[in-house]
Amino acid sequence: MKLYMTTMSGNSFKVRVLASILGVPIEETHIDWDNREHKSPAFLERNPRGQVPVMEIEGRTFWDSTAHLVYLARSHGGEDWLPSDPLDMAEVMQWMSFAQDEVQFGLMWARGVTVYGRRPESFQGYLDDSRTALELLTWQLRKTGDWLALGRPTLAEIACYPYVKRAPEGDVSLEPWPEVRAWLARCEAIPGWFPLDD
Ligand SMILES: N[C@@H](CCC(=O)N[C@@H](CS)C(=O)NCC(=O)O)C(=O)O
Repeated sequence: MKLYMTTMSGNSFKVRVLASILGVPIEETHIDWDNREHKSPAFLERNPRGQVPVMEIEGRTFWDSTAHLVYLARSHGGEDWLPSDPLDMAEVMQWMSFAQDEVQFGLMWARGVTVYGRRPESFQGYLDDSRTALELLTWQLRKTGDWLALGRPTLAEIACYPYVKRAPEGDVSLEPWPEVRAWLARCEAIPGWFPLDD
């Protein structure tokens, strides 16, 4: 299993940390981000979006971290991280969608402005969506306690963690969000977890 990635990429981190938790060996291929390898014709053949992460599995190529997480969880995680029961699966998938909606369009893109200088004119909108993401997480954790779905760690945690953790890099303070900070610490205590910037 080969993963095209960068260490700066929170979406790549999701895949790497789940592989670490599950003890699945993956071949990490660091792309040359500074020289825009992800926009090269060879890379666009793998992923027409020109983004990492990309995974090659048994001769097939998949892009988008959600697809990678689903594959790893179902192939190596038994019923733990993405159960096959339809209602339980729906509960986890709801939070994976949230990771690709409010978390990405708010927290990830706010960091896109501050770290990469992308679309500064949209910064206020990203900050508004970031607030919505943190409100929603807080609302859920107040209801459910330690974890987002099913009362235990699932793909919901893996998918939401990186850009919540990196919120301060996008000028979004986590100080006003104690439930969210406690949840981040619980994620970091999951056996096999490693620091986001490793
Ligand atoms: N929804 C995608 C998002 C992937 C993504 O945004 N990747 C970033 C790095 S974390 C990237 O490669 N950005 C380059 C670009 O969009 O041009 C996923 O979850 O994999």
